[in-house]
Amino acid sequence: MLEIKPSWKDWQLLTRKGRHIWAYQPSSKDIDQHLANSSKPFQNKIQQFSEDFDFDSQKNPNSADRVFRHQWIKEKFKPFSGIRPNMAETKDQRIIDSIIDGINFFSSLQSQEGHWPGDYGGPMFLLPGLLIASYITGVEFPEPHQALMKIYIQNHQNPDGGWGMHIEGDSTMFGTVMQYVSLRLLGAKADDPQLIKARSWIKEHGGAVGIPSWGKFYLAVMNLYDWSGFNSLFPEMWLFPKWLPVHPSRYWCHSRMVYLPMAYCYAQRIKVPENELILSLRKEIYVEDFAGIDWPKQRDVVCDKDIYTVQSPTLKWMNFFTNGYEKIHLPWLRKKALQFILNYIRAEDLQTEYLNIGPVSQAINSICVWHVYGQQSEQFQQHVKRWYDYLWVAEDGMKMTGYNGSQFWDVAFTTRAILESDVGRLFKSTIEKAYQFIEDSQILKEHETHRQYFRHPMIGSWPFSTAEQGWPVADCTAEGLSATLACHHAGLVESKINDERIKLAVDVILSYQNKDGGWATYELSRAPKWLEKINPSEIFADIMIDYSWTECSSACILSLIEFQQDFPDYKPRKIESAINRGINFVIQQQKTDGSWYGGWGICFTYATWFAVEVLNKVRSKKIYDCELLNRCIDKACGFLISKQKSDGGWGETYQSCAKMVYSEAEKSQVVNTAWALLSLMACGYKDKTVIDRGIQLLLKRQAQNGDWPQENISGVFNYNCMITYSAYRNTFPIWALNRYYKLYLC
Ligand code: LAN
Repeated sequence: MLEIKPSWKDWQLLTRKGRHIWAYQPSSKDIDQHLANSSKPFQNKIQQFSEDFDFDSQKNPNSADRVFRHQWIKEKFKPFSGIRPNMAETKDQRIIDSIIDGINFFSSLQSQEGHWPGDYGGPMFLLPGLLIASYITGVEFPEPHQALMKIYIQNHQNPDGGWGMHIEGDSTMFGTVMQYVSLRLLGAKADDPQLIKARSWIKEHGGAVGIPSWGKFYLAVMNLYDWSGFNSLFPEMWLFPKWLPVHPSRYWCHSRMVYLPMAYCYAQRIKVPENELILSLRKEIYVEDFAGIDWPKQRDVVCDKDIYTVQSPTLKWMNFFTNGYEKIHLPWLRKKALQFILNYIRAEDLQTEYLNIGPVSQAINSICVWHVYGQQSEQFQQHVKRWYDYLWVAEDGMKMTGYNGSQFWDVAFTTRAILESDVGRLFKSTIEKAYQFIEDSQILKEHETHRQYFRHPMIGSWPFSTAEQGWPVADCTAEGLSATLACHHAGLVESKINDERIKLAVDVILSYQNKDGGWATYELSRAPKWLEKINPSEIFADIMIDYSWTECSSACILSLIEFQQDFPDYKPRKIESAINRGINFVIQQQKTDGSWYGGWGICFTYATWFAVEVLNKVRSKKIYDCELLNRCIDKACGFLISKQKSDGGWGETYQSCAKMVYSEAEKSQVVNTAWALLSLMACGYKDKTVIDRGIQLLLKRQAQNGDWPQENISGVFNYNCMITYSAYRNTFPIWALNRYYKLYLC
């Protein structure tokens, strides 16, 4: 067992209703009180943090969430004391013990309010955005936070001196320049050996002029790049008629909510005043003399290590016009557009209690709010408090997370995993708490301004993280519904989520179905696919509209089928038609090799699991062309079998997502193995030895306390950026083993 070093003990996770705040030597366990005190200077100076952390990104760049886990285990872990079912055969006993130990261990990481706190890091470009917001607004992070942030960035430098887009990625200009600037903001000196190495990487690859547009934005705010080298964000676009496909209200909500404050900063040409650090940085990150750079010529320059989406001719034309308009723009129209943007940001702040939809929006909105209302304003101070919701401490340091957490998502999956078989009934209090969290998280009210600011109706839905963040997600609603029904079936809880609330969830799910039969993420697809041609991001694909996905669709259909079993009289025809159209969509997405591409998990094993699960469910209901379903399922099994590794497991790398072809990991991964096993078992794959070999791998990898190791990263967004799901290493092996028990042992 790893020793907990003293300084780790100084950090404590405070939680309330799923909210996470890492506090350094907190004087109070109450989040509000702690945040109110945290602006006061710290008495305790930080000493030699780096020596206290045991992390080597060369061995594994994924932290295993040891700080959090060690503290909670130490406090809460108790060996299982209930009565274990006794199996006749010893090898079966091993399985049941593994499930019990797995759930028992994970239960000790559950919060009082019912969720599983965890690390949701991975992307490397988030913390720099927040540090830039903190620098320009003059609100510094406390010293202990800064020390840990520095350690985090230092820990993730690649051997070639650069940093990637995410913790597993190869070095890119975006990753490297952003970390470089961040380290300097955190006090690192230019002659620091790590920075010298980073500088060589930057200069060898053409210097910071080649940073992609999101990086150009952040550098421009830092006064390290000239705004004239940035393609216009054309704020007046917000005043276009709403029926136009290019109206931003039709974009995917994340793009919409990032380009919104970016457009304000661009229009105001917000920048940090020049100072010694800025002047020095200008020399450090460019090959050429800063003053001599022809900025407009750099607008489309992007380092070849970064490019994922090549600029289309349509985008080039659009930039030509919008850059031209920028020179002659009408001041009164600009004013009107900016007022609209500010009203929108204000509405988003109120709708999300200042959390905002995600980490990028949080940082850039903070800059806008500071610019408009000032540093001392209530509005800005509320933002600052929410910065801490996005920070997480693990053994690799302090990072900014990809969301304010994955709270609800993990609760829904874990609840279903535990309740997969009767073994789960041994964990009544875990389920009770999880159910409470599910109940507390359902969204039952609409915002007053929801229509005005293009929000999809959300009464009855569930979010991905917490109720206060409150952005509804289609498949989170589906997972919430499935988990609720599972709890009700198990009869372990008093059903507080009544029939009416269940039906509200169903209505939301129905309202989310796209014309193509599939389901997208937060909203309907609101514009045609050609809009992708004006994706200006270079580093992400498919970000312009909300597309239908295999995973989201499968989860929604599955929950509708489960609902129908209990409520056959509620909108039967509507639901049946939704299921049919949905299944058509899922079938169309199948690749010729039998797999499905995963947009939100890594990767083919992830989406194949979702698809097989639902196809099999429809097959058993006999409500769809059975022949066709058999063929699809057989092909999917064929695909999975062909990818089983010699040790019985499965393993994919993130390259599957970026390259869109199956990329086999050197080592089997417990998470991929569990997904493959869940799929094969869902459709009752006939050769049980295949399944047994996978199960053996899960048993072998399990630690004595019931945990599984943190292996490769498991999540992804927009094809090219990876994200950590720290609960998956527990949830999915538990689920697979539990299904094995249900099918073969009881
Ligand atoms: C998420 C996390 C959850 C995820 C699922 C529910 C798993 C998925 O099935 C639907 C899409 C969704 C909701 C999703 C969308 C993109 C998010 C919000 C993220 C991957 C978490 C972080 C990411 C967000 C875009 C990161 C911020 C970066 C930008 C490029 C704006």
